[in-house]
Amino acid sequence: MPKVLFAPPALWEEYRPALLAAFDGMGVDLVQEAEPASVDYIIYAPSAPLQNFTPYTRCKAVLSLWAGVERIVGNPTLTQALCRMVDPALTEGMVEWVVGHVLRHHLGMDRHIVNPGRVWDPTCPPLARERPVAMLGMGELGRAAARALVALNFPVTGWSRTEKTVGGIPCLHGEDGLEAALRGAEIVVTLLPKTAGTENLLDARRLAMLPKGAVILNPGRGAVIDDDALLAALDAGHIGHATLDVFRIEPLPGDHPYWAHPRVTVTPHIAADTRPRSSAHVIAENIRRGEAGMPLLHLVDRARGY
Ligand code: NDP
Ligand code: OXD
Repeated sequence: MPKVLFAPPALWEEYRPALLAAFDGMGVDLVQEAEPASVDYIIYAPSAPLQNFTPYTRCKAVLSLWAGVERIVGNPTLTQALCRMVDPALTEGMVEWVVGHVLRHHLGMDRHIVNPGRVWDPTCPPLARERPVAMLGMGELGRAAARALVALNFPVTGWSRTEKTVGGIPCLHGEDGLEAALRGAEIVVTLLPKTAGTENLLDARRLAMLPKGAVILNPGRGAVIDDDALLAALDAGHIGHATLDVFRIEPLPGDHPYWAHPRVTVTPHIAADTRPRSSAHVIAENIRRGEAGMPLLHLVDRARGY
């Protein structure tokens, strides 16, 4: 009977029933505490106090409840396989967040929602087909968000580390590809992991490539944006608005200039939550595969960092 250690205590009450339901009939022993050498799998989240994986000598895999793994991937004690969260409900949430915030800016909704002067301004927005979007990161979440925007007629250009084909969506890569994606975009969405290769990717030079008034949405990771450069570009009027869900320090400190900036919207890392019911099935499937000697799903590549 595989022993599964649930490592983040704060999430136990929320996840326990969903995991027990998903493990039904699998003969899994789900525990909150165990002798490390007896544990077969660890369910992990960044809030887990567990930092030293060395004593977990029998553990076949650490199963992350989070999609982003930057807080565990570089842990030198982690020699076990690491799987990240890829879950349809998480993806659905991200698609909704991205589409909602893209439409807010595309339609200029703020002008009508907050209109204390009762200004009758009948200016119509362009059609979505006239509003190019760049999707930086074409992984599980970027691809799904890009497809949803394409379904609304937004011309989306994807950009990622490697060359790829995503039906009907032009996909670029490399530095030239990034420049082309940025130069053509009125709205940029970043769905990139935090790695050495993405840190400060949107710096002053690259922000300057965007057309004046471009909007940035960042539900990926805060470190992808050079905050000082973004604030300067907002102050200069070059960037029209930034809607940010993720930050270098979370919760975003109360005195951070983003809170007070009139053209920044802060959302508190809620773009896409991992939902217990659906994610429990993802975890169960990986344990089932591990026990059957099959390859695990959603393995993290340590060298790439995601
Ligand atoms: P994936 O690993 O599936 O996709 C990552 C994408 O980023 C891939 O397209 C990858 O390129 C690209 N990428 C990585 N490094 C680079 C680089 N140096 N240059 C260009 N492209 C790069 O991740 P997901 O789509 O599942 O998630 C993306 C991120 O979203 C997560 O890492 C996490 O940080 C964040 N997230 C945020 C949430 C929130 O609530 N705000 C919720 C969940 C996730 P390639 O395809 O070539 O490998
Ligand atoms: C994640 C997140 O990575 O919620 O899953 O940010």
